Amino acid sequence: MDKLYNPERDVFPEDERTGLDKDIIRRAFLDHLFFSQGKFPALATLNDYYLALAYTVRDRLLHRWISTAAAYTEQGARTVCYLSAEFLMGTHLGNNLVNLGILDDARAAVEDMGLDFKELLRQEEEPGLGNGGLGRLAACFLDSMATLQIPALGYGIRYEFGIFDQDIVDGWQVEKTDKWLRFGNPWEIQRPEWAVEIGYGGHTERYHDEQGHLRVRWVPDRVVKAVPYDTPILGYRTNTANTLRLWRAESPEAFDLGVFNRGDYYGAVDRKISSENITKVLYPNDEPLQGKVLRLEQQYFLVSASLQDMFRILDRQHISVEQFHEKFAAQMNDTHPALAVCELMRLLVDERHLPWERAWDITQKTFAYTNHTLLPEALEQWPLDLFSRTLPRHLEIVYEINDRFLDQVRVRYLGDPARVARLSLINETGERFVRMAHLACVGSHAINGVAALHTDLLKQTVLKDFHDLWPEKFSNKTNGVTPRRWIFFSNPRLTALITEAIGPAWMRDLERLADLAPMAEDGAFRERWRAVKRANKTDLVQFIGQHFGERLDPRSLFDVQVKRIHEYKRQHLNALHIVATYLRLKNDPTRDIVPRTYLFGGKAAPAYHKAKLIVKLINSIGAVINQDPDIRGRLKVFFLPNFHVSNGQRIYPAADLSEQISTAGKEASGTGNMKFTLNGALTIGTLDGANVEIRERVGADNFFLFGHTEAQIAGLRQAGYRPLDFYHGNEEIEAVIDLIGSGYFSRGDRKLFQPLIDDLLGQDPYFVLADFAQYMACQDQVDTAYRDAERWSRMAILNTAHAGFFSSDRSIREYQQEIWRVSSVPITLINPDEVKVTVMQ
Ligand code: 26V
Repeated sequence: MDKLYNPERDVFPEDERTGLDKDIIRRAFLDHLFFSQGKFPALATLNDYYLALAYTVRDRLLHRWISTAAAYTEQGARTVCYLSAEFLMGTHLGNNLVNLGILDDARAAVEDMGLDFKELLRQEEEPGLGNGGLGRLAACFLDSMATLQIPALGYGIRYEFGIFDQDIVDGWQVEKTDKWLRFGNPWEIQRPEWAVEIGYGGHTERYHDEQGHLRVRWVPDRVVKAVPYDTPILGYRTNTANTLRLWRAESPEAFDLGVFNRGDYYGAVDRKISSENITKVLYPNDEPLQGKVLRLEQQYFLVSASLQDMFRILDRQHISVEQFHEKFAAQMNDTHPALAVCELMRLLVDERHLPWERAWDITQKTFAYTNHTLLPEALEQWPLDLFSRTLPRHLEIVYEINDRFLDQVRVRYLGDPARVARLSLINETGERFVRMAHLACVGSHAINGVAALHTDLLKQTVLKDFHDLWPEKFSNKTNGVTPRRWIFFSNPRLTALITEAIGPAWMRDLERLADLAPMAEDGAFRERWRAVKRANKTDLVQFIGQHFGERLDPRSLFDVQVKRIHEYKRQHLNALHIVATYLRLKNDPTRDIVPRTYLFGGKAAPAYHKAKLIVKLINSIGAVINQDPDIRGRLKVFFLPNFHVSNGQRIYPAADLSEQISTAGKEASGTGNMKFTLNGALTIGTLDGANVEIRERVGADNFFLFGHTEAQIAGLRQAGYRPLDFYHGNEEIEAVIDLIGSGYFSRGDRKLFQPLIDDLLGQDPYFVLADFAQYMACQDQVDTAYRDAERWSRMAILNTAHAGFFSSDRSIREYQQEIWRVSSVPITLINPDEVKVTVMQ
């Protein structure tokens, strides 16, 4: 067959193997069903068809992937290594079809054969290898790096069990294990030939090498094998396919050999299982870790495997270790991979025999660190004894780094021992700990926060001493989200409407959404805008009806709070508003209110009892209100179980109101807030995280602002905040809290919610009562605005129009230019017919 090369898209559309033409896709699909899965249609399940389509798409990805790998290798391209303990990818099939530009053709090919395309997509298990925002950000960043044609590798952990599945039983959260690999994973390729060994424990020895130099050797007492599994990450309408490389722990072969010598077969099997435990399960990242040794082992596993892999790439491309930092820019996603700083030092000094100073220079030039939280209790520290037992050589390296660092500090701040103690990598205020954020700061040339306010507060609070020392290292990189998944794929109706109105340019440059702003004044356009939202709401209502048997009214205002359950995010403030509104209706049953559906979704860390009690509270309020005949369907509360990426894709497009109500100064950025805004929901929110920037861009008139500012909160705290004053000062809040305390929502059980009430009336650490009155008043303004459909649509259109800034493409461009200094590399597709076969030595 003649190859019709299409330079416009740089593809071979008619290529019989990986072409994008509909008929070719159909043939490839059947070929896979027959020859990859060995299934005949009469025996094929929906999952078989899903797999056939997945393999068909994967072939097209692999064509781009080998073309990309060839170009990077040939050019020795500078590469970003994004080190992250979490990648919350969501399902791959639909996203890959969007990025290949064949969503419609693939749908048509499948439907021509009489199959239900949506149902095939639903077969895919979501890899839940992350907790929430931090892991999802890493996934959006991979999409943007590939789209911007930036050579990049994502390095992470292939957890066998991702984030737990959440069931709601009698209103309580119940956790179930997430067996995402149950039916196999067509998107990954195992690369056993690139496995590396990871050491743990043991001791260190000093020796003299042939040249008489004093050297250190680490003799671990345990070795685990790390095996990489690669997933191609395709850019939007580009030929760039980067790699997500996830490591899985296995026992090394040496274990199996030892069995014969020692005759200890069952002991060997035990040890094998124990090695494999390292990548067994994802831990919550929002729960204090009480010295969990397995978590430290996981972190080291990720870091050591990834750095060894980077050395393998360096060696293969014949680049000197002295150029490590020229070849690689490594970004640490929070402190989970901060051990990379001492591991790179160990590899350079102990294994590659570089002098300390040279190695330190390379290390600092290689790493950059992103901080994702201001909560002081969230800053990771490892108890010294646990650290030294697990990583004895690394502790020596931490000490050496610290000694040299503190020498500098002492010279700089003569006679300020308090500052020296504050900056130290070792916390010696009580039990001794290694401070991971300090290790990350010292080992990096760049440190960033994830929203403007967050970065400012970082500089003033948790990292103040580092900012005093090295102000030039600090910068802000406001988060973003990928429009491919969060608009094009999840909201096709809105995508079509926008494209019809302003043309397709916005799809490659999201700031062009601004062209939509004048349309806010066009009545006919507003009507179509509302029709899109209505249709999206109806889809969600259908989905919830089908899966949970709950009937929601698409005409009501959809008021949505979906995110991890946490006291600082204040889902309970939202709950108080529900109860207050309920009381207003009970006291005045004919009162004219805007019918609302309160939608919640989110998981609580399994050991976070208060968060789990908040879940129970919401469900209990719902159970009463949803049944109350006085309410007559005007209020409805629904907690969607098991919130994850896929049902997020259904929720954001259907939301009217986005709840972003964290205590000011607590939410580093938020990214759900951006997904809502881009999908035309209005925000009710505090001046926290990226809300501040969202409001600046969409305009104060188009944003429902309430609550104390961070400075005001600090003021309240200083003055000795007394929540009881707010309780007694506001009849409505008193009635609300008393009703909850009376057992009204807990079948007369007055004790059930008492811990929450005690908290609110005692310390109220998240200033719920202080913000309650303003929140109520602001919700009234929401009602007023919603009653005026034209006004609401105008506001919604302007929200979308001015949210282009929150594309992760913009975030990544900033990282690229200001931190990584890496060039984009356009990729030309290899023509498989022109490849010469060679064997790698
Ligand atoms: C950690 C901990 C640990 C102990 C106690 C409570 C607690 C609470 C929160 C955390 C945060 C862990 C890091 C994290 O997930 N940060 C999130 O990162 C997102 C992406 O930058 C950002 O949008 C969220 O605002 C931020 O919470």
